Amino acid sequence: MVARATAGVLAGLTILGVGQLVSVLIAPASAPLLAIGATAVDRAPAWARQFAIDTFGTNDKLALFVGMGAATVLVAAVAGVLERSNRPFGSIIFAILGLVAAGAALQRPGATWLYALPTLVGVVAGITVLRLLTASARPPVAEAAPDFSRRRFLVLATTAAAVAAGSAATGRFLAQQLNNAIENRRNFRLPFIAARDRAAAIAAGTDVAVPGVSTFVTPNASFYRIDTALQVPRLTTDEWQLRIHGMVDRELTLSWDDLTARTPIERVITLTCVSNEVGGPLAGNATWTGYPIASILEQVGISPDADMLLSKSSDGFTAGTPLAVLRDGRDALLAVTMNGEPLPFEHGYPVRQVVPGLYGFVSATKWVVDWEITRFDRAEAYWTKRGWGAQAPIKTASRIEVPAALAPVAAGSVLVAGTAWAQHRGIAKVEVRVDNGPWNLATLAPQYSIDTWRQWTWQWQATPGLHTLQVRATDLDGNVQVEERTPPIPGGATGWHNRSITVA
Ligand SMILES: Nc1nc2c(c(=O)[nH]1)N[C@H]1C(S)=C(S)[C@@H](COP(=O)(O)O)O[C@H]1N2
Ligand SMILES: [Mo]
Repeated sequence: MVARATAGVLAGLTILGVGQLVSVLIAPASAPLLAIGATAVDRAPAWARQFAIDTFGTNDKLALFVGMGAATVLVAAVAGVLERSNRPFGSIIFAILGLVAAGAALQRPGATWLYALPTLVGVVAGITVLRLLTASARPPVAEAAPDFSRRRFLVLATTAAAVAAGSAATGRFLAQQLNNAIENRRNFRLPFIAARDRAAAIAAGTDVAVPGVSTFVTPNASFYRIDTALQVPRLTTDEWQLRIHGMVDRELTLSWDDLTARTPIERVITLTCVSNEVGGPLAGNATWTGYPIASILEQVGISPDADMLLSKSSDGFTAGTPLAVLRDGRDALLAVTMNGEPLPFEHGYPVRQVVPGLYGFVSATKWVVDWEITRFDRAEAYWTKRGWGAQAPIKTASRIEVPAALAPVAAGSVLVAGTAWAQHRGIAKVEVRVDNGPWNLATLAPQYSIDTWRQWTWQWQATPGLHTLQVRATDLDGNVQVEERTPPIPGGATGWHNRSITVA
């Protein structure tokens, strides 16, 4: 009886512990006990709330958890006592409670179906523990070997207790880290930018403001996100540091205070992903503030034999950037803000690189914590090891955004519009043609800088029928967007973007 009750309690604790651990991957509010508690609080009738506050005062939450903990232990003990291998009543009780907890998790604000996962994984683990333990708690068939059975039970029970406690503790620890990082970001103080170091104002008309055309500045919430991180790193500014080593005269480790003691600048820079297909969405433009990379390189003293900065993120991603590019006077930054906010966690909080003119995979390391100064013939970065190029300047590109694909269009004057980019070279012209006819010069919005994308518009006198629009850009170095269609790997897609339009 005691053994069975113990088995039940351990199974219950396994559910909570494993659930807590898995919840870290999803959201703190998806942990089973927390979900039941929070949903209970939200649904409690007024009298219950008043009773709790009157009885426990500001300890009402603690009381709730103590109460829920005691109830869990009690129910779990009963489940253990009732469990039999041929009549799994205990397992059924856990399954039902699991459904209740999963249901509660699904009620949390912003919940997706993933919120049910911690409880479900926990219940599977808990029932397994219950079955294993109660099977070995059965009175031995052969009276000759009672010690064996007891030893086996003790070993299993200890293991289950360790798993439950270990996963609960790890889960709590990780949840705490998450909260610390959120708190740290909330208390972030935006760097002060001297007037001469601010980004130039965005002239009227730079954003053509045509509905359907990407805005000139991309809001953080809609900025494309590409990375290998299954779990977004959550570093605080206190934990963050940048270790600089390799082919340098003086190794240096920058703390957050060291970094922010430097002079920040503000710039508008367009980022692009090498994986973007012709006409694709993987580009965005933001106002960044950060610290010039070139001056940090100068401080550590770069060996004349070095040609690569191998930057590494806290989760092990690496990018190899040509030192020559970082030192040619362009605004390569260790960025700390994006569109007037601390970097979103997904975009690299607290520090990421932004390098005008290079694809993200060779330059834009998020959560950057380590710089090795090395050579391209000695080191290989993350994607280069996987078949992508070692060096990758951005290819001259343009896309049609309006009219939308499949949008109904009436004959007559139709506005065609989109975006073109060739970062750090700048866009010189954009041309549009219909059904492989002659090229027409599009009207370009004012150029903000050679490091940003540029919008274009063209008035089309559309006639009824099915037509194909095509666009190509030319950069200020005179390179015409390459016509031949090639896939993104290894150095970025080429080809002219088409759009088929049916005119009524
Ligand atoms: N740590 C880390 N940084 C990274 C990546 C990554 O996988 N891990 N991906 C890079 C790639 S391929 C691109 S295109 C840009 C995208 O930056 P964004 O997600 O802020 O748009 O980040 C770069 N920085
Ligand atoms: Mo990318």
